Amino acid sequence: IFEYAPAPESRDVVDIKPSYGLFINGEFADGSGTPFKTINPATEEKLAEVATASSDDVDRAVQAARKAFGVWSALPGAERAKYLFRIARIIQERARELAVLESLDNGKPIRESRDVDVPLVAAHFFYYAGWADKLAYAGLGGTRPLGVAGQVIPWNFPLLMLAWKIAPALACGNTVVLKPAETTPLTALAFADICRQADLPPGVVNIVTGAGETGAAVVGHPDVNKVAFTGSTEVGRIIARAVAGTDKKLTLELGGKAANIVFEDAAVDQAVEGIVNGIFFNQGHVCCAGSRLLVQESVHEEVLESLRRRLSTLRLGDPLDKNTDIGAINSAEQLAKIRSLSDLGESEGAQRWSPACELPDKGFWFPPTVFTGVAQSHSIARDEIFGPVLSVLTFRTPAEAVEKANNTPYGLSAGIWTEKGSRILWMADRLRAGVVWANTFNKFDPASPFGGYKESGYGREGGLHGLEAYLDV
Ligand code: TXE
Repeated sequence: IFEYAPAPESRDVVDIKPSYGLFINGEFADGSGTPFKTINPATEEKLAEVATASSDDVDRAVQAARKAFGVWSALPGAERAKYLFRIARIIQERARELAVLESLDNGKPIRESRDVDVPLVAAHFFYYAGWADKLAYAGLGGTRPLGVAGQVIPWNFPLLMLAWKIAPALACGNTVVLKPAETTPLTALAFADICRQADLPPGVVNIVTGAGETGAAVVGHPDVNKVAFTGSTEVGRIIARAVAGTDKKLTLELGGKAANIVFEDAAVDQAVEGIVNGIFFNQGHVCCAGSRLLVQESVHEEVLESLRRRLSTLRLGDPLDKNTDIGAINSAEQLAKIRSLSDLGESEGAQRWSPACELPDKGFWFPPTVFTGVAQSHSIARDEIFGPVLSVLTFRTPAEAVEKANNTPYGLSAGIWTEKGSRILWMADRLRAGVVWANTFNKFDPASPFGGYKESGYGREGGLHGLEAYLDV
């Protein structure tokens, strides 16, 4: 199921229309708000105009989902599975188009959208299709779906976040109104077309585009029974307040400031690959990015030297070039945020380093950046930068590594690099993070639950636990 089409670096495989509507009750429809444009962040060229859903449009979408819920939830699980399998297969068939579209709208390297995002999207639909008729075997017999799920997602993995939200919701018998991020709506609209191609009953999936107000209308709609959000901790708090005092169920997947912890006995070359993947994958636009490197003092110099050498080989540029390692920053706003937090790091006294690399004239770009001499009190050690910026700290003992790794309001992920199995278990037990990787980083699997502790949110997506979020026992 992880097969993909070869080398889709040509833009010709996508047919982007000048304008897009909302997807409500199985049809594309105009929105009543002012349309917005979505651009290619690597060139700043306009890709398309996209409709803005007003609260009336959101209401139509929720009513369509409510009506479809009766039909969809009454289907035997095996019937729902058929649709999900069909969707998964169409995603595979249209993999080239989806990968190119994702890279154009988001700025991520085609190698990532082709080899990671799109295969994982298909895998999620296959995985949850498999559960749709087996809920009883998962200890979930006697459960029922919640109703209409209102889902709001971010721009860093547009199609993958959609899959994480929609696949389990549908498998359990819920219907969906989903709002993609305003800078990356195109693959969600392509997914709407896939739902039509799969003959999914009208209203089971509805896609409403727009900015934060549209998201707020989805979250606040009285006929929405379940809210699922991935995005900033700030907006997560607003949503938690909006849902408080209602009977809606809520799951939140928010920010992170993960520690990637390298012990002196680690295989250095392998660890360096993991550090690079941990923070420079997807330009660091990853909630579980390994944005703090904690390295044992005795190997600090060796690891940094090797890291600098490796970073000097990374290729930054055209996201559609299959040799590109680092693509464009998703938006001017995000670039401004990365710049200002990096400048702050420098003014607070940390040393900044980037490999020699030329940035294209047009578009939004930021070079891979490493800060050394970082103290825990520095903002670059505390705030989520959400860009290709690594802060390096040191430690002497495992206990000190745990203390520093946990010294953050977030708790989404962590990485450990050591040859000692007993140390991995000792550390994993003490790290307050929803996922702990050992001798690898940023590995995802639909069967593995994902989610955070503390201010990284609550609830889990993926695996069996991902089903619980969409069922009442
Ligand atoms: O996120 P927002 P932004 C972090 C990251 C980044 C920062 C800001 O640090 O720099 O957040 O990014 C919708 N009610 N993450 O501004 O605003 C919005 O339209 C309902 C981490 O892009 O949280 C979009 O669809 N919805 C993160 C979605 O929320 C609202 C991924 C996320 O946007 C809303 C993204 C409202 N009041 C950013 N306001 C992660 N955990 O992966 C906005 N939205």
